[in-house]
Amino acid sequence: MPIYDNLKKTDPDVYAAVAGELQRQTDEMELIASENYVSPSVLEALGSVLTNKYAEGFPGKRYYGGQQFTDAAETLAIERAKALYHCDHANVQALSGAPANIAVYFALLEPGDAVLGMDLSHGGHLTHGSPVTYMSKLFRFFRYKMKNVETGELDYDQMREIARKEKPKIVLAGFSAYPRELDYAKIKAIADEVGAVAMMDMAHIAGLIAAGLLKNPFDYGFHVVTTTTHKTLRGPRGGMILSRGTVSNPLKAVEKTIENIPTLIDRSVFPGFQGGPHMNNIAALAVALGEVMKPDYKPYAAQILVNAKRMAQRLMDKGCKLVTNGTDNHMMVVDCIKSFGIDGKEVQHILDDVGISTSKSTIPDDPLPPFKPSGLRLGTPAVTTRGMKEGDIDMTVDFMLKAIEKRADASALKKLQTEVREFCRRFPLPGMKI
Ligand code: DSN
Repeated sequence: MPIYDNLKKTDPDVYAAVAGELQRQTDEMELIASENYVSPSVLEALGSVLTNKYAEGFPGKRYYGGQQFTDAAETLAIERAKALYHCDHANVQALSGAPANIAVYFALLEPGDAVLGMDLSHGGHLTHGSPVTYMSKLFRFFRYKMKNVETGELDYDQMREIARKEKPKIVLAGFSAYPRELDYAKIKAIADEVGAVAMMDMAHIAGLIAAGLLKNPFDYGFHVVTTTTHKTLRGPRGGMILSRGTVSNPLKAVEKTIENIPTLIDRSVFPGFQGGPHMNNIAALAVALGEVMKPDYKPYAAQILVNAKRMAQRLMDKGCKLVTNGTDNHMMVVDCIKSFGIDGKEVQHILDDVGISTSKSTIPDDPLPPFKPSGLRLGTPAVTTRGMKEGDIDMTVDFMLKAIEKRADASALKKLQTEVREFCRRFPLPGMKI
């Protein structure tokens, strides 16, 4: 385990939180679909002296001096991102996924413009127009849904109809709780028909796309792709905005046209929206992208998919109802009301009690509210990083179902928690010995 000697001496309270979290991650099972464990090299770059440096601007065009190494780190991240996703431009400064999406909205839209994105209860994301966000007060968001919740097929006719009526400036694909592949060609055709920018938020599946296992929206002519960097991609927390075309001069304002998208995006991130980039995160992102380029990443990503399919199948074999009846990616959503007769919040709490972390989730057109929804989202990126394979996934499902079955029996849950801990300790976190 890392020692954290200095922290232990100078601030035992914070040390206790950090060491406690390390112990929790070691002893517990992580099935939150958006989480993962970074490598020791990513952690070293994150904890490096690059955190001391201000670097407003972009490589070669900074406002402060002393930038030879920040430029090197950011250029590595940019070039690796471009190579992995086959695009021309990468902004790697967005602080995370929400800031990345907001920066794109401000880059391309005027207040009152329309955006067409996926309905939240059908798997869309808060930043795609939820009424609780500030963005929804500035821009008009419209929503498309699945046509068939048993297969996950999106309602492309509905999408086209709304697009023709509302004339969105952005047609937005992407999700945080949708287990199927998208038809990018259809979405791009709808965007083209109304002259909209085709944008994809690939945060959840960025690693699976980089590995070539899921389709790349750029291959279908998408203009802009945003992502977080810490989910399947297995990097530090952060965001990227990828696009086609080149930046003319990030320090000079340009017209809002499709050709100017890369310049508009850079200017929107800085100075429009953020100040100094977090250079330690950017260096850690460069490391993570370098890891994705190495030969062992694709087998890892492939195993995420194998494990997710196995988990979905075992849950269904045991009588559980999944939204879309399975998965094509790393995640699945269990309909807890239909499967267990209790809501997703309750199931999440029961699983917490035995050391299994999950996240409650809405199901399509959920009659229950988001804080106490009908579903539970599960994902396999983190357990796959720890080396779990199909047999281990079966054990994991059995732990979950047993916990739910024995939820009224405190001593059975205690015993199960010990079993989960012993099981998890067989799979150390990257670079950590137990
Ligand atoms: N919070 C992330 C997720 O869990 O999907 C998305 O922002």
